[in-house]
Amino acid sequence: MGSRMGLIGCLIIVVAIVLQLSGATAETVYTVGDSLGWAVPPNTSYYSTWATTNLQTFLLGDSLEFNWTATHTVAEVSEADYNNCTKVSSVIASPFKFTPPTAGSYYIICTVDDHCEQGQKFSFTVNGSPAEPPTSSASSLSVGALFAIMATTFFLLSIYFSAYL
Ligand SMILES: [Cu+2]
Repeated sequence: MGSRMGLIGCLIIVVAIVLQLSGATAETVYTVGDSLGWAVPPNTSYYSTWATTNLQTFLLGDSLEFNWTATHTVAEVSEADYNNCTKVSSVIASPFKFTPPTAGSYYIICTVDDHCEQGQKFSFTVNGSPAEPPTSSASSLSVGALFAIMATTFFLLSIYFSAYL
């Protein structure tokens, strides 16, 4: 009876620790283009629409993953080079994971042939800093901490009572 309560207490602590860790490491990896991957899109607004739909809450620490099979490149360029589809030096090997180093606006293009002109390009904004976590993750952390304290108390009480039962 007592050892079973101790085991339950242990399990609760493990669950609480897992909850805390999952709250602390909330970086998101976005797969560019979803199932299409990084390719010449079916229409010129495909990637800009994808970015508008999927990258609204892109936070510092989040990443983009580019996957492609045919010949493509990934180049992070200036706004002017983005608008002009300038052929700058670029990453040529897939897959490529890009983690923006600072908050701000980013411009991504493919530099192969006329792919950029065909819409293989998008821009997005990296929001905030990791020092300012969103309210939801902050509250889940404090809930996790409270849960851990309760579980520890339960665990110690169960050890205390198991000595007398
Ligand atoms: Cu391309």
